[in-house]
Amino acid sequence: MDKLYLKDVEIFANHGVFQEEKNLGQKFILSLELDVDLREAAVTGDLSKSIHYGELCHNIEREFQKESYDLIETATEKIAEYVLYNYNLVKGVKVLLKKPWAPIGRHLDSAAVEVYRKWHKVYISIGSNIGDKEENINQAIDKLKEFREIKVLKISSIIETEPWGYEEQDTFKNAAIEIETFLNPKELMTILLNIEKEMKRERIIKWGPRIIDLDIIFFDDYISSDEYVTIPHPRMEEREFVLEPLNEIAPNFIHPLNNKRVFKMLEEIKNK
Ligand code: PH2
Ligand code: MG
Ligand code: MG
Repeated sequence: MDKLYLKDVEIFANHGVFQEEKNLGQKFILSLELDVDLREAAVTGDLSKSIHYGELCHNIEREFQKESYDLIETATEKIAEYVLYNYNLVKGVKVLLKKPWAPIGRHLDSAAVEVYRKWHKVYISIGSNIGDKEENINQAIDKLKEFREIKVLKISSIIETEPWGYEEQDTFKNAAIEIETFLNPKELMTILLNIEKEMKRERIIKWGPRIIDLDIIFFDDYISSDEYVTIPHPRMEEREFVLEPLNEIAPNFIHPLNNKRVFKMLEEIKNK
């Protein structure tokens, strides 16, 4: 992806663990690297298709001085969040913050931290087979929309499906959604589990009846074998109730382990 840089901007601010740092303030050196598609601005000469770096610089400075944080980690994270929330054209941002006058009693070039944050594209499968199933699915989506770290971009239709895995239970309603988030997989999973809890989900029988189930299917093209969140979802390719709604909103998405597109996996499972 193309990049737009703001390098080594000097900003005076009051971040620091020590009280003297908060009172006196000190010099910080901030650098940003923005992932932005610059092609259209380049070809048309239209600044609104890119980021006005002078304006960005002033906004960042104001944001950076607004509050005093103990840690340069926090100050850096806040700048990354500010850029991702306020500049739609920015897909990702690297922030490098240096503190050349860090009070450590000896000369140093600088103490510094760097973070990279981006909007991740995530697909979530939703299911319910207790109570008002459609209402449960819609309620879970509404709860997700309340988080400022999550943008719900696409919602499939809600379909009725036969129970899979454990058959002595009512039929399901299933749907899939596409979101963008800058949470990491673990943070997102925690939010999903909390929504399940808030909606009084109980875990009694494996693959058994549930008020609501929220599963991460894909998270960009990440692959993890994490106990807490396994990505991609390990059984997604065997499940028509996942693939059918997903195919409505992301037929061409490529599974990062088997390299098959969603529509292909659905085709294969239907022809079994
Ligand atoms: N979820 C399961 C087990 N079986 N069957 C259908 N039709 N829909 C589901 O969402 C579902 C299931 C475990 O998550
Ligand atoms: Mg599930
Ligand atoms: Mg689940």
